[in-house]
Amino acid sequence: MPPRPAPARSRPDADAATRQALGWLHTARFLTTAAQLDQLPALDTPEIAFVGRSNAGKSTAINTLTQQTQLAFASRKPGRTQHINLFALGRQGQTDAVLADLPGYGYAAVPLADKLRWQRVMANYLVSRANLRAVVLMCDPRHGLKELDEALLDVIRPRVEQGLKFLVLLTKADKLTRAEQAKALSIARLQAGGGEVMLFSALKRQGVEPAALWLRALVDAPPPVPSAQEPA
Ligand SMILES: Nc1nc2c(ncn2[C@@H]2O[C@H](COP(=O)(O)OP(=O)(O)OP(=O)(O)O)[C@@H](O)[C@H]2O)c(=O)[nH]1
Ligand SMILES: [Mg+2]
Repeated sequence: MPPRPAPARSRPDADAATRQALGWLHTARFLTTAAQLDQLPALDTPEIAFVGRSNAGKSTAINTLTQQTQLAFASRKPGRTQHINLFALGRQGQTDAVLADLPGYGYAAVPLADKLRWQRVMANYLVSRANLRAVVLMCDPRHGLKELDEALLDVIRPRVEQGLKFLVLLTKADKLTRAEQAKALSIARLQAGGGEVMLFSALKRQGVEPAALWLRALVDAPPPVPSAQEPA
């Protein structure tokens, strides 16, 4: 059984912005699921993709951030998420952002042809999804950023230069000592080349508030202006 996310608490020291960000994330509801890119609806609301190796903790992080137990399917068995699942965020039935839970990559037991197919789909998604505003790369710091994670950062780099945001979440931080956490954070900061890096634990609810604020800030910020746009 995956660890149950701790219940949402309104802590007295959580400031108004944090409470607002957490309340907003809690509005998450299932929007749609797609086995391939051409099944994804074209949207104009900002989309935030959760990506990373299989078993890194993407689905669990989505459940924890949205304070819902079973919005995204989390499982001890790697390779559980096999579709792109979209979740809508926004109050009163409005959608002002979308979270995308993507299947993990790098799971050894998956046949090579399927692995390659998925890597292609994901690279296409990251390059071509027009409303993609941010990428949250989930990484288990006990393994660090691997070749496929680095390849993914290479794929998104041109879009990062045009305003795509990215956050590296070091998951399962509860499995590390404080000293190991500090070390993992500084290594990942070097590897992430300027992207934001945070420690995160679904089990201990560590890093939930800063991650929630980071996500909300994206949606509040004006959208990046494409560099190719002609001046008005
Ligand atoms: N200790 C601990 N375990 C965690 C944490 N987050 C996730 N896990 C466990 O890690 C395993 C994988 O979690 P998932 O959220 O399903 O991982 P995923 O990245 O969505 O995996 P795929 O969908 O297969 O790509 C599950 O057994 C979770 O319970 C955490 O913060 N701490
Ligand atoms: Mg998953």
